[in-house]
Amino acid sequence: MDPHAYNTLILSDLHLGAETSHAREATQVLKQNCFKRLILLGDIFADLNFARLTKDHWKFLGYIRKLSNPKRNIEVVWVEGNHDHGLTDIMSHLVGVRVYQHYEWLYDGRRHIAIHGHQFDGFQVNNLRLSSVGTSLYLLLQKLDFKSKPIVRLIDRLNTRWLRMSTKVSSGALHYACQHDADRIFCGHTHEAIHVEEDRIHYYNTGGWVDSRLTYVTVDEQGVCIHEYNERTDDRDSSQERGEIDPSFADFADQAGLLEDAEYESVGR
Ligand SMILES: [Mn+2]
Repeated sequence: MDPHAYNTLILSDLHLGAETSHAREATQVLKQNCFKRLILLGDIFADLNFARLTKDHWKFLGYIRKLSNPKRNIEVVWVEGNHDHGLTDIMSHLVGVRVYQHYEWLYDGRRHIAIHGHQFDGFQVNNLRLSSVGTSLYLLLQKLDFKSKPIVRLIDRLNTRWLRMSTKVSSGALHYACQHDADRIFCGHTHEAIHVEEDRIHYYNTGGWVDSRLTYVTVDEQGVCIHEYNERTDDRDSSQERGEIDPSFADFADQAGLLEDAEYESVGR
């Protein structure tokens, strides 16, 4: 166990219930680090269907419950995401954590805000249903065979859209931080871990646990750090092997423009 204790450890977008969720690896991160505060920054669940949770997914929740035991003296907070929406009551009972829409804390003389980030993505707010279809498709494609070229191409195109959304979320979050007189703001939602500084306000995105890049963020007296969890190949569970799909499906989806939408196209970098 690392003797160094972080003030805060933040992770988001685990999407428990999705086949692409790296719950076991996320549990490892919690076990391997010391921290006084843990922020689960939204979209910890893919949806409200608990029947889709695997053993590893339940283990993650079990570990959260363990951490939230008052004897441990760790503040565990859950900031609601668009996929977690409606879980507030269940969560506070199931794993003993408090759920927030917006969480704020003072540390090192600086004001910190943690908010999931969908609030800054106009597309999510205005087209909730359409957008959740998009997210489901994105998650589905991630569990498919990455070696197939049309699928790799399709995922690349989806990623491009996610990155544009990322720009929208970062600028919205920086504006929000400025309005709330905050020095640092943390979001998830986009699945892309980044750091942006503007007018002395720092925006951090904690990334996610469904892509090939598994990331989390820590805050201590040294500052803020984005970490990448490196999966060892011998750690991989054979029961999680990815299935095959006819590559023509990806070509069809791509050509049919299923993934096109005016909103993302209009948001430039
Ligand atoms: Mn989200």
